[in-house]
Amino acid sequence: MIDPNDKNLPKIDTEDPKATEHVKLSRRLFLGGSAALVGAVGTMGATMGSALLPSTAHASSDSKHTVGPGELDEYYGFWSGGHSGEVRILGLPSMRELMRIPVFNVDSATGWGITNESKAVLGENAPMNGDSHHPHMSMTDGQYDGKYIFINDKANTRVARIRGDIMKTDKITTVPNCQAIHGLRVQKVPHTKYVFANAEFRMPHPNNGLNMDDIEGYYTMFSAINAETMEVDWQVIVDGNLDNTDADYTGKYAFSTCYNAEGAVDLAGSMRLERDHLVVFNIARIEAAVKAGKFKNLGDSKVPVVDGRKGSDLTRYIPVPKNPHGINTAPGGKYAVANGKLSPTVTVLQLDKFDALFEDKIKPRDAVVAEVELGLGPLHTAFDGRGNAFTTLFIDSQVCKWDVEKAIRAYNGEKVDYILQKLDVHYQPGHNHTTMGETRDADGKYLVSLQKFSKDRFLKCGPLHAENDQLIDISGDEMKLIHDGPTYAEPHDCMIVHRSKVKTRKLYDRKDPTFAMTVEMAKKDGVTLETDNKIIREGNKVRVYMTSVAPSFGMNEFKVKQGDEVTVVITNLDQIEDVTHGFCMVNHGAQMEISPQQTASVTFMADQPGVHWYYCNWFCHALHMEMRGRMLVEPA
Ligand code: K7E
Ligand code: RUQ
Ligand code: CUA
Ligand code: CA
Repeated sequence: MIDPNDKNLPKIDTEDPKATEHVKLSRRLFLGGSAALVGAVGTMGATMGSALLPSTAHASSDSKHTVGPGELDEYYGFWSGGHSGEVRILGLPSMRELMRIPVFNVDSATGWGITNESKAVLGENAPMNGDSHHPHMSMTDGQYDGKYIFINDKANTRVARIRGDIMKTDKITTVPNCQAIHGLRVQKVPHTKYVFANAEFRMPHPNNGLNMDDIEGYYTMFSAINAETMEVDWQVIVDGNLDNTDADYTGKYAFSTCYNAEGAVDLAGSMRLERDHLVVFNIARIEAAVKAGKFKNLGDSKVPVVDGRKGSDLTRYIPVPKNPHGINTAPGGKYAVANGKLSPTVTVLQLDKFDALFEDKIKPRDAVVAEVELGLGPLHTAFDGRGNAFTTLFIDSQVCKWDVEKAIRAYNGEKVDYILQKLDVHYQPGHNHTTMGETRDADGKYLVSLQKFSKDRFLKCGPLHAENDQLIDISGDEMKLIHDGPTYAEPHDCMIVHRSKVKTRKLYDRKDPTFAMTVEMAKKDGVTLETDNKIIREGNKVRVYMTSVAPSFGMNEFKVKQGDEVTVVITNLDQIEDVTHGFCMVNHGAQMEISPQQTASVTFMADQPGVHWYYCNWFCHALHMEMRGRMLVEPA
């Protein structure tokens, strides 16, 4: 039997220099051992139909990407969990799933959505579903700072913040005055003061049930959420709708794609125009307008709302073809790329032209320096930091690698081939992401392509299929597919961070704000959480305070009365990394995680007289099964 309290047990520590050296060594040994693969260059037309054929493309098995047992990955990947509502952490290049972070969902293992502390974050009567698309880490001077990860909830118009030190959600904000937060990015420079959030769907204002048909009067808005307070600092009304967003590397501008410049409410209507637009937000001008009181409030919301529709000096509208989707700023900060979706082109914008654009010295289209034809269904573009771009082609089921500067030269009439390679992916890619690619530190090692369909790539598990997240080596001249990774609904996007940027705690700090409310409650009850095992009764509300040390709870038994509302508060006194306990009250819908030095609480009704067992449900000790106790509910 393994006793986790045994101090001689080996510990895995990301800060362990030996582990780092081990990983480095194994990489070095295998470098140069791989023959260049001939890429499938220029093969177009892998349509949805032909993608149904048995798959022939196999990953190149190149051991330099192997992360052996006990070895640590070089990168953290933060994956959106789509309409599962969660965020997942993967290790790269192994693509091993390391952790799940419940955000907009209920999670039985950790008690997210069940414990009082998580309910306080979710808010009263919070919906229990979510649709998370875009995880992005906070930055300082265009580099990841490890502090927070933000994610949108399209389903319930929310934005959540995850703390980088404990990897738990600590704030959730419902964005007022709009519906369906989709695109989300952070301000990169000078630091993440704002989280930018696009509301996708246009709606009537006021939305009081009296107007459905006057769609001219519909509008939507762009929101700036303060990264520290998580309050919405301001909103900007726009023309058209809002899809994805990104920010520049000066801190002056953010910009969002719009696929529905038509303002239509049906499919055909939103495809009518050959060009929709990119709307550019001038952050300083918006802040000044808010400061000068040039805003209104909508409904009961206190958020300042400014008008950025056409003609406003707060925004500019740059026409781009057609129903654009992704917008991606290149790591150098010189260019951003809008991905055409219904047009086979991507539009390259030169960001240093935006000053002149806002001073009306140039026309909106003058900020466009290339419109590059890549293939069918361009959705998102990633960068390697060496001047190359990688665009997903949804309809072609390919990733297209192209040279940005050459593309601009070609657009200016030079005879130069800007497409470097097309690699088949399986099948129908949406987002893609390179290692550190949305920061100044883009290192061009790996590209992850997130496919919406896996079809024949994995064993079948019924009508619902996994998606397929593929890992591609981009360190050489040719892209090489090295791994297929099945994922559950539905990673729209991910973000890849070098492990040096992430510093997590081994134990909770007893002053951690995530359970400060529970500490406060104990203080009022005269309970010292770290030592006391006590019951406090206040009318029919009973608070059961207990400690836990592997393998026992501080209380073997306690008594309450039928009809009591019972709150069990547990403080895990273990100081050893990885010794997490659980608490589950059988037949009461109550369970939770209590990690070392954490306090957690859960409330339930004691409505069934009798003896009810509780037990620890995170395996903690050789005597984990024995870590249990009894609650007696005396009949009323
Ligand atoms: Cu970023 Cu799927 Cu929400 Cu593109 S979205 S694919
Ligand atoms: S017991 S260590 Cu839950 Cu069957 Cu397994
Ligand atoms: Cu404590 Cu299992
Ligand atoms: Ca359109």
